[in-house]
Amino acid sequence: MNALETTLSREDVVRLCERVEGAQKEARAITRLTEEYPAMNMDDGYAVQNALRARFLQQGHKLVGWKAGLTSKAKMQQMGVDVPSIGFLTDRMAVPENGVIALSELVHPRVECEIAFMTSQELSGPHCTAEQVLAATAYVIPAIEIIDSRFKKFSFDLQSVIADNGSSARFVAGGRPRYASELDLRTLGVVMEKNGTIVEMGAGAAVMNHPAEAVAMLVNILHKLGETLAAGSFVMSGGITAAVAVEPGDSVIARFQNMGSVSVSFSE
Ligand code: 0L1
Ligand code: MG
Repeated sequence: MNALETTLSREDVVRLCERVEGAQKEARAITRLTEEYPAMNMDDGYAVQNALRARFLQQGHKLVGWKAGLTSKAKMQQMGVDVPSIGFLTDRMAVPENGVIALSELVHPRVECEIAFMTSQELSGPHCTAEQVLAATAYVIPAIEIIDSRFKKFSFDLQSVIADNGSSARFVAGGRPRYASELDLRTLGVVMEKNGTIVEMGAGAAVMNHPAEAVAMLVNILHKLGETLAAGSFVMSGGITAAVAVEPGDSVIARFQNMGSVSVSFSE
């Protein structure tokens, strides 16, 4: 394992973890963490995220998988960053297909269409490849991620986003699970409709040229955190298009070529 190269003290990590936890649970916007800790680096962000994961697991949340974020050029440009990130997913973030999400529980909700992988074998870094990911994948399935940056006016940086668990908030899986070997995930088309109007479209290659590359990247970051990707993990490979803001009354459907569709709607 490569240990994280952090600058924050253990006490500061705990303080920031509590700040992020409060913002997430109370749907409250906070200032980006680098305002108070300008020297904070990405490893510090992961130290805070690790502390948040440990805290949630202690509270009884179950780890169900991971997400790769900021994996497409559209997302990177939209957020002004140039490096992907990862975050963890728990059972409390899962929403059933066609479910309704109360926006009073979120700060800046936006939706993304993603190809999710369900793994059947453990994967470990530091040199995990897309080929290994595909060999360890039971199936792929359409997903919508609802991200929620907890930072005031979206004023954030990569360190703060990583500490905020990559803006993870909710996710919905649906449509038809498919064997990855039966699809070309690079050319697979996705269309996002909001209230019946097409708002975004793209193809799988937008995610690091192949969504399995994003999962391999995630496994290699996990290695740095001293973790492996367990068999039976649900992994979201990253938004194929830019993220779309939602308001109460909106409904979103993501249509995936040869994989069916997944939908979700939003209330006050
Ligand atoms: O899922 C992601 O691409 C992570 C996005 C993190 C920044 C944001 O809140 O948009
Ligand atoms: Mg995402």
